[in-house]
Amino acid sequence: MSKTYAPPADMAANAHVTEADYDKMYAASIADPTKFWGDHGKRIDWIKPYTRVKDVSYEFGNVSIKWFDDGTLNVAANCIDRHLAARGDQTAIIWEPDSPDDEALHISYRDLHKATSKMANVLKGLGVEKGDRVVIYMPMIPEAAYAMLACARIGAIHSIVFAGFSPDALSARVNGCGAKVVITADEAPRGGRNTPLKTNADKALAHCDDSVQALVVRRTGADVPWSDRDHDYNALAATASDDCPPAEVNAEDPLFILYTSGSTGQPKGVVHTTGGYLVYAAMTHQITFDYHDKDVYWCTADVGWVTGHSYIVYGPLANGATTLMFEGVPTYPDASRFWQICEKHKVAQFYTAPTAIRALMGQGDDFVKKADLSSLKLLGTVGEPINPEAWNWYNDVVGGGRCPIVDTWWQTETGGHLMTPLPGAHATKPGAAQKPFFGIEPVVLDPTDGSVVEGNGVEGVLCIRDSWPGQMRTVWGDHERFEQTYFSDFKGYYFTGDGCRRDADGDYWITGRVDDVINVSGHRMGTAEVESALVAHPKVAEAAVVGYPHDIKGQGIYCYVTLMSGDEPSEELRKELRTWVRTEIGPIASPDLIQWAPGLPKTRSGKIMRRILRKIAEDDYGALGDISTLADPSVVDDLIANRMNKG
Ligand code: 6R9
Repeated sequence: MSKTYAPPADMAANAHVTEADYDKMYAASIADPTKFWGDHGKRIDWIKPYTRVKDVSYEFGNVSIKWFDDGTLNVAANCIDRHLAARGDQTAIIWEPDSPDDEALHISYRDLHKATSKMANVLKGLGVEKGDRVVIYMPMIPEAAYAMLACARIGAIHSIVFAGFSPDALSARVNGCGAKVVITADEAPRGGRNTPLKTNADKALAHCDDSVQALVVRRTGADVPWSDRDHDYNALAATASDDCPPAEVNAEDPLFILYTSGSTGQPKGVVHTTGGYLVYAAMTHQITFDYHDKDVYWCTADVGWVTGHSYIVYGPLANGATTLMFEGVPTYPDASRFWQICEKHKVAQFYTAPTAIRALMGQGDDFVKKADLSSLKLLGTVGEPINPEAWNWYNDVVGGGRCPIVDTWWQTETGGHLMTPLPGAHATKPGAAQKPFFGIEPVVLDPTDGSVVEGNGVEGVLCIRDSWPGQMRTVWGDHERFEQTYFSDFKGYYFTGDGCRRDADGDYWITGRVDDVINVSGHRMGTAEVESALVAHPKVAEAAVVGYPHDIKGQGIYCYVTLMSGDEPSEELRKELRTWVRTEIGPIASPDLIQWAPGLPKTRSGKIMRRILRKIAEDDYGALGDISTLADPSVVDDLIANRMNKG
């Protein structure tokens, strides 16, 4: 039995969802989803109320997911306008800049309304219409949130590309979704250094149609190259009207596309629609974090990831919350920055990733202890499994043993939390995502035959039995890929790609990906993407990439590289390949270890046996299993002898 931590008494008594509520609400949500979501859909404002709630088929070949599909609404009106009467002067967004010496901004709901309307009018002026795509490639500045909400206001579809991605990754996404406009900034300050965002965007746009326009926000005021396709946001905003009526949008019209990695091929454009997504983001934000009026809530993610979409912008603002947006990094100017910000803005709910917790834990307790963290009520984690040591440090040192930890398991595809303990309802267990959210029915399947594994104390692959409003609807431009990826392996279920264990109490523990996706510092990476970047180098004949355990990042990127005959391994080439991958994808894909592999273990049909490569990278080659089906078993000995992470 693992140790559990009961909810604090005041939270157990006053939470939006108490222990008794949870059981009742959960049972109701599963018994009659149409009734349950029909009621909860009303937590947002509709222009034309829905009469239909759920229309879903998980049948392979015929997958179709619709929620509230005869209703109309506007997301920006829900996140801004409807709060103006009661909380126009309340801070909607606290913006904390990269440098603590610069001033933080407090943007009220009224300010947000003006700024978003202006940006919406500027976009209209560039010819952006309902249904058009707009790529956002921005630092963590308020204009990034304005841009998202401005698109939503006019019914355009945004696709945010993380500012750490390379020009190549950016152009692939701009072309992939056929964007009309790319919104970017001159530079992105982070950790005291300025990334030349505009220059990167220029490089990307060189590979896009001439008709694609760039809208450039001035962040640092640096001199940047300028061309015919560029528009100066600040100049246009100065004269744009701050009145822009919100467009009437159907519940099933796309709100955004977000590219994410899968086990095969290039990243796919996950499509989220308007009504169901907003209902789900708002409800999970309120209940998982037990958000109450006047709380200052902070999610440290970047808006380039789904966590930033649902839990910096859409969920909190739909709830009329005060949400904090931080431009910088946890270790600048030093490792106390997060905690200084919590103290400065009296943060009540703090939501971050295990990789950040591990990195800060490594810097020692003093950085935490010198801040007054008495405003904190709740802590959250997301992105990867959290190891008990990091959980305990977070709980004891950061939370002072007073703050429940919600370990939220979910995915870009799911729009919002699918499993998490609820802070006023459940005694938490370090490392467990624990309980399904309302409407979510987890199913554990046997990976070998797809049969349902019943009972407790079991393990298998994790599927979800039915739909929920926040679920992705399709892959942009490729519905077949959507069905193949999520509905073909285990018919009739949504396949998550994760493994899980259901313990003796019926609580869930996520054990990690069961496919060729690795999780580096909470960022999803398809091994196939890194491989294709490597083999694009003229000296690389073949490459295989796997994850291996990494103290800070959770998983590191381990590359086995076979060179073209005639090319010799060298330290220089190693460096060159690292830079190469960073340029092709971005710094987050930078290989940690590169092993020269004269040969890769392949079956006689030429399939690379990744299981073996994974074991070698994990330093677990006692457990290689059956290698008799290899075309040339001797390559394995060579790989073991030359393993990179000995120790
Ligand atoms: C929100 C987000 C999704 C993958 C997911 C899983 C891993 C996320 C987790 C977790 C264990 C948690 N993951 N949260 N694993 N415990 N609390 O991270 O989306 O970037 O799409 O990644 O991340 O493997 O399948 P995304």
